[in-house]
Amino acid sequence: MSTGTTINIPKLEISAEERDKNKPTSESIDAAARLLRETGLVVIESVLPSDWIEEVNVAMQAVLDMGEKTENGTHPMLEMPFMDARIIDNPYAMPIMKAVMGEKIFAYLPYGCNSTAPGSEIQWIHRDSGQLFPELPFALPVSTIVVNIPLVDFTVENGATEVWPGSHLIIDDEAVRNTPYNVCEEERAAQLPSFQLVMPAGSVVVRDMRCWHRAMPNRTRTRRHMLALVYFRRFHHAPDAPNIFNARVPEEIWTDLSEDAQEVYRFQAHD
Ligand SMILES: O=C(O)CCC(=O)C(=O)O
Repeated sequence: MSTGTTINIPKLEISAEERDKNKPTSESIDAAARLLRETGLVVIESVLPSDWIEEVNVAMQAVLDMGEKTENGTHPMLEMPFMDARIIDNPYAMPIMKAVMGEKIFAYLPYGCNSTAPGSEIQWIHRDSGQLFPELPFALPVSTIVVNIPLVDFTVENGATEVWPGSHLIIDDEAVRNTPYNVCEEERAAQLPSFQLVMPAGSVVVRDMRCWHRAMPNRTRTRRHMLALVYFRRFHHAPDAPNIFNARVPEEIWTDLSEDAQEVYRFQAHD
């Protein structure tokens, strides 16, 4: 019987056939899109093979150990295993994101990794993206999404990310809007439901970047890595059209423009 308090992790349950084929049905995509719109995130558990995820975890550790050093000029995260289609073209995340942000989504490479070391502290509560029109008293549909892939099992002990479901729809006061990362006060967040994203390695999380979240303390002896790929809705299509923005403005004219004007015409070619 229900206790009347449910703070569930929003999960998309998929069939054995979908798992085998690595292809969600259109019903699953709709269900995931709905969870994402309503709660701000959706988790699809254990969709990537655990032995392969372990290899990616080892490779990730090697990259982090390397620090700023790169071998022969190529960024190591632009190589395998990081460029594997199961990560950068994930068959679950992609159709869900296209369902909510349209077919023309775009992203950049290399993507990132959220890593916490043993003994790490609790992070501040924040959003990675603010509202699209922060001055309006309501939230618009999602326009930036992060896809997270945990490379180890996420547990309470190793500091699974804490998330506030529904917080993507909260409108910040002006003072908060102007802080980097829209940091949220502890007292305010404490009055709202949250959960830690406890999930197996190789799960896929599709999260609206406006959701309040934070990394929790890692009390184990092992680093906790999570891949983070950011995707954007494409709003304006003009730069795709031939002949727009390509006419070159002579450099002497360009340099005479005010900084404000250069900002407005920043996509225009000039030489
Ligand atoms: O590492 C984590 O658990 C979350 C970190 C994160 O998402 C962030 O810093 O924006």
